[in-house]
Amino acid sequence: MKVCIIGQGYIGLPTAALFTRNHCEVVGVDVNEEIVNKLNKGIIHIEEPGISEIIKNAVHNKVYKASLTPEKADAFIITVPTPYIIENYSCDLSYVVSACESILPYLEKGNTVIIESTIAPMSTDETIKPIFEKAGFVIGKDLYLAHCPERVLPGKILKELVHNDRIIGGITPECSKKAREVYGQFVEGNIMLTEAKTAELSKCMENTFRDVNIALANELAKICAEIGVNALDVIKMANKHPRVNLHSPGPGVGGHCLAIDPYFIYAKAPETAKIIKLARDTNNSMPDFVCENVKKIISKGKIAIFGVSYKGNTGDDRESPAYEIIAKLKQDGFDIAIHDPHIKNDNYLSFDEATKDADLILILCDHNEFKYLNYSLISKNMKKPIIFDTKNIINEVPKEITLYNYGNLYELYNQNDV
Ligand code: SAJ
Repeated sequence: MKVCIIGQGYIGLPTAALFTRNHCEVVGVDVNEEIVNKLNKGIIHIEEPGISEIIKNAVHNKVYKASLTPEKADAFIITVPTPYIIENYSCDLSYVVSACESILPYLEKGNTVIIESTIAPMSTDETIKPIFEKAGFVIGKDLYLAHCPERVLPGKILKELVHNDRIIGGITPECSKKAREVYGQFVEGNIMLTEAKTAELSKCMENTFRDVNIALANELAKICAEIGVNALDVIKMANKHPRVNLHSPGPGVGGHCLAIDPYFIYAKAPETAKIIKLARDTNNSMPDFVCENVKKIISKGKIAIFGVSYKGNTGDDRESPAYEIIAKLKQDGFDIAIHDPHIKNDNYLSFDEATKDADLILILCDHNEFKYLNYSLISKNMKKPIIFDTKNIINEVPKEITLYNYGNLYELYNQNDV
């Protein structure tokens, strides 16, 4: 089988790798010439374990090539980004639409077209299907169209692409069956067939479920700070109940999924999707909450920011709440020194440089490197060492260091004021 994948990012490239490993030929299309040139030399541009070796081999064996333009193939998979439109929170389908238009000259009868990008419910029926119908194809008869959302965790993409269950939402039952043949090349999890709109909403709801649960944990953290309870203990205790799974509070919700997909549902039914919007607002309020508490700890000085990735142990900083927190603290006059061992940036500092004469270490990301810090260096570098750990990654510190987390923030609040 020959597969043409439009978009060679976090999902498109690992998917391409897996097809090549399972005896398919792949053309990986991207609009970025630099990425295309690098990929053709076997050099990958994303940090994801296992991909590099597979792509290198595939280029060598001539079963993978990157290109700026599509080619004829048996199946076309669209994995381009879908941001949201700021004015009304709706799903911005412009990249998906232009990807679909870009394959039109290469499509032949009998081909399968799969949209993997996360899209709002009804997008395949109302926006994508007409593109191919206008070009003269009868969907379900001479072209097979389906929405097959991905569900993978960065850092474990290769494993999850193979083993996770997959939802396939065809425009017709025949479309679903054809799309199943495509994923059957490498998916070992269950493949569930449904309609396109059900697949679209299922994907959006998976991430909304998580976003709403995180909002609940964040609200709990705020309540506990106000009324004087240890939020982390509450979560630990409540989670001993066999049917309770409180999530973890944090500095806000980042990433290209949880911080975006709930809006796609909200935009479709804004009068009804009340919990979904409130959860987004609650999670969006966390950077302010962090800054307010920083100002309760110190009124001026240097803050060493530890971690700007949205997710621990990755170099992915898309939609990271850390950037909003940094901007706000700078506006409030604090000196900011950023340390992130997973992100290459000439302005970021080493552990030693960042903590030198700092007044506060503010942990915003749960990289493994932050679990056990060099406390003697911290005590040497900081006059009065204080750590505010918003990710609850540190368990214990030596007694000369003050540690704040969502378990003891209430100590900063005057209980008579609330
Ligand atoms: N977070 C919390 N508290 C928690 C859990 C997470 O504050 O208890 C924060 C994280 O710090 C991060 C954000 O939420 O900023 C998102 O992290 P995540 O690990 O929950 O999710 P993503 O965005 O990396 O990946 C999600 C996954 N979806 C679900 O778990 C339902 C993944 O399976 C999807 O493939 C991915 O979205 C996607 O592409 O949609």
